[in-house]
Amino acid sequence: MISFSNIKGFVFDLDGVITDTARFHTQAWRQVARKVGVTWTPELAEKLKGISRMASLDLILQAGGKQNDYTEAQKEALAAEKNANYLKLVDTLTPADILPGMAPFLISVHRQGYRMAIASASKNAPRVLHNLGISAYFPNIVDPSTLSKGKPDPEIFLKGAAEIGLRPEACIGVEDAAAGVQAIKAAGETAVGIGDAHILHEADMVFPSTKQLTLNNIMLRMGGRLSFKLRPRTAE
Ligand code: B16
Ligand code: MG
Repeated sequence: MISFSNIKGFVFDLDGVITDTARFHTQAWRQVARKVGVTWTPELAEKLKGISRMASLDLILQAGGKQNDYTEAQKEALAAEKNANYLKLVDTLTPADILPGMAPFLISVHRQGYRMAIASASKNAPRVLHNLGISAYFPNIVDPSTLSKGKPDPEIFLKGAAEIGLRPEACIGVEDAAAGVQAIKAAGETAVGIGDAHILHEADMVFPSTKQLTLNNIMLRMGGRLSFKLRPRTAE
């Protein structure tokens, strides 16, 4: 593993890392699944994490053996319906919906001068960040509509590093999805997984939740030493 002292920036996934919008995606997709007669399972929900909107719809239709039953126009309409459902839920988000420990982590990352970018498959990332009140931390957001391939392809994390002018080796990617962790590793970045260590077994380190996500804990897992003194997290 690369040494912690070589790390200059963080590339964050959004959904499931900064806030729990996965529950909203699930709720919104479930309505669509019900409409098209596909049985919803927790395994299906897990597979959709980090996957683009249209690819998610394809996976849902495939799960019910209905991949050939809809025209492109009908699929566009289903995806638009899901997005409208999803946005209603997203607009209920407030700063209180930032995942536990994540606000102090973002503050400390920013204060210590690390560069920060967002690598989310979501076209709604700017709206989510705005509702959470943390847009100011993220002038650098990869635009998913510019991607030719989604996660687990490394493209989004390579673009995230490029957005902040860093080589991938100097970046830590933070992800909650297996596809996202694979993308980080394929990009040559250090992967921090948030969630189940079995599902995220390809990550360089996994924390069960964002509560354990601190610069100190990452540094310890990388076997390094902090090159600065951590300021108290309660200072702001
Ligand atoms: P949208 P992430 C992903 O975000 C979600 O995990 C995934 O479930 C969703 O389908 C995708 O964004 C696209 O979102 O429909 O809003 O464009 O985890 O990469 O931040
Ligand atoms: Mg995610």
